[in-house]
Amino acid sequence: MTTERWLLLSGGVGGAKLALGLDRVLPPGALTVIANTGDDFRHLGLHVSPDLDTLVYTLGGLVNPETGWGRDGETWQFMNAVAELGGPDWFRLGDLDLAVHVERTRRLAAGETLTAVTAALGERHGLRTRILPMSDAPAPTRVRTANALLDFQDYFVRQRAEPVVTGFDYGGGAATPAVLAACAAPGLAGILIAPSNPWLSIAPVLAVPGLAAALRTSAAPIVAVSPIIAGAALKGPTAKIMRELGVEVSATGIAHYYRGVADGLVLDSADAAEATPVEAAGLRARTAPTVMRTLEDRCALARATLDFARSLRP
Ligand code: FO1
Repeated sequence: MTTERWLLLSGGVGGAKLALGLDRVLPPGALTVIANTGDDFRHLGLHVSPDLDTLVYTLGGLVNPETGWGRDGETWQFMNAVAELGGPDWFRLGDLDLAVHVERTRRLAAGETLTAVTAALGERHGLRTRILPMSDAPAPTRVRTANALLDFQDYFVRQRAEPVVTGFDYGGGAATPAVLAACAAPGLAGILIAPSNPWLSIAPVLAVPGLAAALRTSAAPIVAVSPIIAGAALKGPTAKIMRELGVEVSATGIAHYYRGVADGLVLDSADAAEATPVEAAGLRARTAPTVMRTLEDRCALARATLDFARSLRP
C-alpha cells in the first residue's frame, strides 16, 4: 500500500501552527508544505524569506512563542548596532536569525536554488516535514493602495498594514520541479490550505504560473481552514483587508473566495450556523474548534482537517 501523502499550502505564523499539528499527527515524511515566498525581500543586502523561516523554526521547535516568527532566546546586538549607525531598523533581524539570512544569501549567490537551501536548513534542524518554497525565482507580492504600490514588508511591517488596500499584485515566479513532483506524487491523499491570510499568503502561492494547475491535476480533495472566526481574525489584518475589499468578513466570505479552488472548508464551531451558506457557495463544510493556542489544539485541528479531507475523497 502506498503511504498517504499530504500537501499543505501555508504562509507564516498562522499556517505554521497547523503545519506543526499535521507534522505531529502524520507519520514522518507524510507532509510536504508549499510555502509562500511572496513576502521575501532583500534587506541589508540579505535574502530574507520570512515564511520559510517561520515554518522551519516552528517545526524545529526553535520559534519565538511570543511573536510566532524569529527564534526563541534571540538577542539583538546586530540590530542595535545597525540602529546606532543610522541604518534601517524597522525590520528586525535577531542575532541568531541573522545567521540563516547570511548563509541563505551566500548559498544563493553560489548558485544553489532556494529549494535546495531550504531543504538543507530543514535537514540541519532535523525536520520530518519537507518545506518547499512556492518558487525559486522571486515572486514578490505588492500591495495596491489608493496612492501607491507598496512592497509587501513596507506595507506589512513598516506601515503596520495601516494603508487601505485596493488590491494586490502577485509576482509571478515559476512552479519548481520539487513542487510539481509533490503535486504528482503517488498516494497524494489531500491538499490542505492553512488558515493563513488568503490574500497575503495563499493567493501568491496559487498565482505562481503552473502551480494551481498542478494541484488540480491530482484527484486529491482540497480543503481550506477558515482564518475568520465569528467575524474576526485572531491575528493580523485579514478582517481589515476583507472589509477594504468589500468582502463579507465571515467564514462564508472565505468560502466565496475559495470557490473553484477548494472542495471543502473547515469553519470554527462558533460559526456552525454558516455551514449552510458555505455549502450554498459550493464548498462542503465541516465545523471544528479552529483556535490553536496549545500543541493539543494544533493536533486536534490537524486530525479534524485530515478526517474531513478523507471523507471528500472521490
Ligand atoms: N514582523 C514584524 O512585525 N516586525 C519585524 O521586525 C519582523 C522581522 C522579521 C524577521 C525575520 C522573519 O523571518 C520575520 C520577521 N517578521 C517581522 C515577520 C514577518 O515579516 C511577517 O510576519 C510575515 O512576512 C507575514 O507572513
